Amino acid sequence: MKNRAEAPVFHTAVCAEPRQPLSQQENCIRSFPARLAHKELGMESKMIRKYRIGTPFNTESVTADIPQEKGLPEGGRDHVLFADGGRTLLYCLSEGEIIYGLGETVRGINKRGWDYISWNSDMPNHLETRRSLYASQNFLLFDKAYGGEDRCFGLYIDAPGKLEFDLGYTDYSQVRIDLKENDADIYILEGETPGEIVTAFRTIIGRSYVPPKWAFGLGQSRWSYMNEDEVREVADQYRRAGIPLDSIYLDIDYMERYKDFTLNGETFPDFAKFVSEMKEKGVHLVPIIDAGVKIEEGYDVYEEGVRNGYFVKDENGDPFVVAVWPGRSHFPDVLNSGARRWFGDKYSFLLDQGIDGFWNDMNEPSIFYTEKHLNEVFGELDEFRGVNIDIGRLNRLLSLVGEMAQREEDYREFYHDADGVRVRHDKVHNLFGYNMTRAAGEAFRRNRPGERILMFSRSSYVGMHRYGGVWTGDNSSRWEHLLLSMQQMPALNMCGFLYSGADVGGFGEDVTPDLMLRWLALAIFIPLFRNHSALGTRRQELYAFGPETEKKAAQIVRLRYALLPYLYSEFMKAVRDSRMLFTPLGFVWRDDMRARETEDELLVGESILIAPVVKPNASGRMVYLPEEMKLVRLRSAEDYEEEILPAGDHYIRAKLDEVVIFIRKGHVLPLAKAAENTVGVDYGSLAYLCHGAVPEEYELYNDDGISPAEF
Ligand code: MIG
Repeated sequence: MKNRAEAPVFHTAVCAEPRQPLSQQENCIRSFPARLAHKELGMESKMIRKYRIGTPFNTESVTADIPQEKGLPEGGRDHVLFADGGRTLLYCLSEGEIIYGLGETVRGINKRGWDYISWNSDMPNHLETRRSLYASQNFLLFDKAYGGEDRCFGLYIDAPGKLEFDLGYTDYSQVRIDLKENDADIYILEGETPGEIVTAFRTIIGRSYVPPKWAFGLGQSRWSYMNEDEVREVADQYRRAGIPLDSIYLDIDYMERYKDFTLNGETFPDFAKFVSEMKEKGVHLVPIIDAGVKIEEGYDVYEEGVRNGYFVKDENGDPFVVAVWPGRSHFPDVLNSGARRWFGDKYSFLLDQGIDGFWNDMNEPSIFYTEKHLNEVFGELDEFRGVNIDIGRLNRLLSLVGEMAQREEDYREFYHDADGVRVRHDKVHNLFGYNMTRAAGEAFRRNRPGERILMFSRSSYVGMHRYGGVWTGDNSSRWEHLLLSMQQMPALNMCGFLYSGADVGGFGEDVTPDLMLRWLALAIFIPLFRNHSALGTRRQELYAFGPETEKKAAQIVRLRYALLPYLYSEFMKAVRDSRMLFTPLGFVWRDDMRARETEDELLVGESILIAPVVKPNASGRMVYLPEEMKLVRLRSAEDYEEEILPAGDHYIRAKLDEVVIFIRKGHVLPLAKAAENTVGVDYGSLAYLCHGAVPEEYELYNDDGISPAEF
């Protein structure tokens, strides 16, 4: 592999005259200061306390070596009361206290008032009453900077089984965290500000995954593009419509009958050639990999897995049979380092054909049914023959057949060999997606050391952020999910998931043109920018809504490419400095009650605030500005209006083809001319939009986008 390493380049922008291109190489720094190296975090011992309950499974989510406290905190120390030997944590909330965090979950930025359960689940209806989605990211941040007392602290519960977080659900002023049967490591993090606590946490869990730069471009996906011609059509239509595009996704039908690491030879007859044909058009193909391996004689992945004992086992030690897409299947035992290495190396089948990105699906792991339970169902069904089926029996009959998927009992039926230690799956359930993705990530480092490979996963746990990003699973084409997709970002960032995003336009159900456009206007700020939709839904490619919408969509997507230098730079700095890319207003304006309660605006990077329109048939929306800001109404890098707005409430108009942003005082926003894809973005002709006093410098990070980022 050719190593295209080039030292990263800093530009220090001096913005004397707004909109004047700056010289590129000014003040070019060639190496990064190792800011916040662990030892420099002498604050660690002061700021972070670790308590151990029982003998927890080592999840390897925390990479720093934090000494363990002797015993549990006494009485009022650490605010949190450790009851029941530490298996129940109690905490009293005060009025106006915010709870941030919990990663990818439903509801708003402030998690207070609901009961959440960490139990990774394949749950396609993301209703606000859901308790679990696909991920477990057990980090909370309490902030009370209100009502006289200023206090914030973080709480991380490192426990890989089921956990319950009652965050003011039973009683609005009480937090009750129930470890269920888990043994756990519990971390309490102190800091002056929420941002400082996040940085401390991120520092102990290790640096976030960095994708190739092309993965910041638009991706087009659908379940499924069935053959080469359908994929070509997508690329050609985007080109025709003048909409930039960097990637097209392949869903499960590219495989031969849903078998991982195979190709359907009829629909993709010469895959390597096709991959390079698309690359010449500037489009990367990104295939899906599922967690389940089909049981089929003669299929090498299956046979090798059985031969080497690499699949999870039932109580008798035989490979455990589950059903997923291909029917009867086995799960690779990704908690076993040998199996992980083996499974990770399998990705080379596609890497060797020119593929440079993947998405890992179904890795909660999702189970359609287990063979064992299916047999029980068949047995019981017999009892319904010839008897009077009253309402009670009818309900039983319906649930027997209708509730075979994702049964909690099934997760107690199989075992991992965690390098010599036999563990029942439910005890470590939330680690599966993490370790499947880790298998791939570790293999990429081994097999493609000079290159970044795109990787993101549906299921996750803290620690996986070092190996890949996440997408937030099967949302729907609904306005409420547009807002949700924004609210999930800060919580994901807190746990190191910086490269992440939701299915743009919504996965399930039918999108409308206005929802699509408004969704784009938010998603151009989100690192993982992928339009994806389900089988059977309305076509969702941006050219599928007629010429008017297509033109508007093109205009918005082109803004993504204009913003790319800023977004990429802010992303990379957030990785390097263990900061958030998306910051809730309450993090910055901590004594401003209105800012603390704002759930539909975010800071993106250091310079801008966004406030997308998230309602139908609206010509604009109310925006709360905690301080004076400069509004910029963008239509293109050359066509925009600016206006200084004082702090307070404003009704801000935004047409369907406009994107409104707000620049913070003393900050700068670099803007490029739009391009056909990420490779074409011209860093030589950046404009710099400023607000007020010109900043002394702005650190614009850039690199070749492919070599592993060396900070
Ligand atoms: O059971 O591969 O979340 O993005 O298109 C559905 C088909 C399986 C779920 C993923 C979705 C993907 C779909 N998969």
